[in-house]
Amino acid sequence: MRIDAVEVIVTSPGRNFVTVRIITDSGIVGLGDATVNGRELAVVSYLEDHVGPILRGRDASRIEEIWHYLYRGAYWRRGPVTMAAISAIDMALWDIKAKVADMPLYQLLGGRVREGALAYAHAFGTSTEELIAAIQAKLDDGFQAVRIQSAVPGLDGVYGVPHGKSKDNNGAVEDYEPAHRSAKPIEETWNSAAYLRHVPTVFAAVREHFGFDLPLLHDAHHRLTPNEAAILGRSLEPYDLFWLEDVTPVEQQHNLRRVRSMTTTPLAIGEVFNSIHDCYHLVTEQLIDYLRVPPTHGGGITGVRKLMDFAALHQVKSGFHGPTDISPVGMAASVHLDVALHNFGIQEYMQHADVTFEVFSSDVTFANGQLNPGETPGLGVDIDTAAAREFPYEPAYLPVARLQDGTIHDW
Ligand code: CS2
Ligand code: MG
Repeated sequence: MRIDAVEVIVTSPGRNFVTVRIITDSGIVGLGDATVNGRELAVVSYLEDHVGPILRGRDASRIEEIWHYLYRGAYWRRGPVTMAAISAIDMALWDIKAKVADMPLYQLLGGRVREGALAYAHAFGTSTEELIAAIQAKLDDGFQAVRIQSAVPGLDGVYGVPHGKSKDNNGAVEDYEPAHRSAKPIEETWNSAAYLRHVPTVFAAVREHFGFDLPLLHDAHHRLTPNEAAILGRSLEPYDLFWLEDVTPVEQQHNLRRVRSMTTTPLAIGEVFNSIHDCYHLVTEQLIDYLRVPPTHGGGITGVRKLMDFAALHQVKSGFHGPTDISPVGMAASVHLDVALHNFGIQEYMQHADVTFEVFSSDVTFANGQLNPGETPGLGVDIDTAAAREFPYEPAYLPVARLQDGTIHDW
């Protein structure tokens, strides 16, 4: 079976997505997610100008070889753009192979090891009362684990909470999409000290209201120094978090040694990683409990399966990134891995806007707090290419954060 064409579809039903369609000479088509939030067009060019032309005519069944052909053959290795392109090609080739085998993809990964993948929702509020209502709304929707993010007194915009309002015009809780459609990034002001003072009071109020059986997660979003991260982790220990995410940027992986030595709060990191080399020491030294690298960024099914099998040696579990900038195609790839990996931890499930499913279809299901892949051969997803053309790309950028004195800070 030969690769006849590699199509790259950019569409924006609710937010920008980049999707790869590999068309084989047998007519079987595979899909892959290549979305990098805020840098989508860089991946489009990498795929259209440097990947598609060298894949045409190659044997679509040779997934492992093509992975190395694109990784080692590029000479310039790793990075979010390169690896998103490789991830999408890999995902599409696995989609094709499972269609040829007439099986849902998870069967080719060794079959189920669980009946469903525990999912966590996003809940946010500009006040603790609003946050508590938002958590209850997610529990009413069937979720059994919730990530909570709160506004911080004195700051007008904080990661995880929509600017200025958290309800849409119909009073429904607005989905938080951090990438704002604008020609330039919006800017937010940050103050770590105010944040460190406020977050423990939020968890105290939420635990007071919901008790301790509800798994609660929180995302610090790369903003703290290692010492501040240790302070936060320690201050949250009384509230028994499922995990505290991205406590500090980890270009220097050994920075986590200090955090790990000072707090027992479980740590999750990795949504911005794309290679084992981003987290080798985090895993081998057990500096984290959950690894977040999803198939969309970590080299597809091939890359993430290897990564998670390596992580299993060190008792590190998965917690794949699952915001709306992971497309329904990428989410399906994650969920097939979720049910087949022994060292699964939890799956982020932010839920795409309804309009997204005017373009994409997926047989992934959510029930009783768990996600499941369908039984359709392949990934169980499709894209309506005609509908995709109705939603043209619009520039959208993640915010830039500044400290109150104007210094650029990690967003
Ligand atoms: C966040 C993301 O879901 C998360 O854990 O870190 O919302 C992240 O901000 C976006 O995916 C960035 O594109
Ligand atoms: Mg995150």
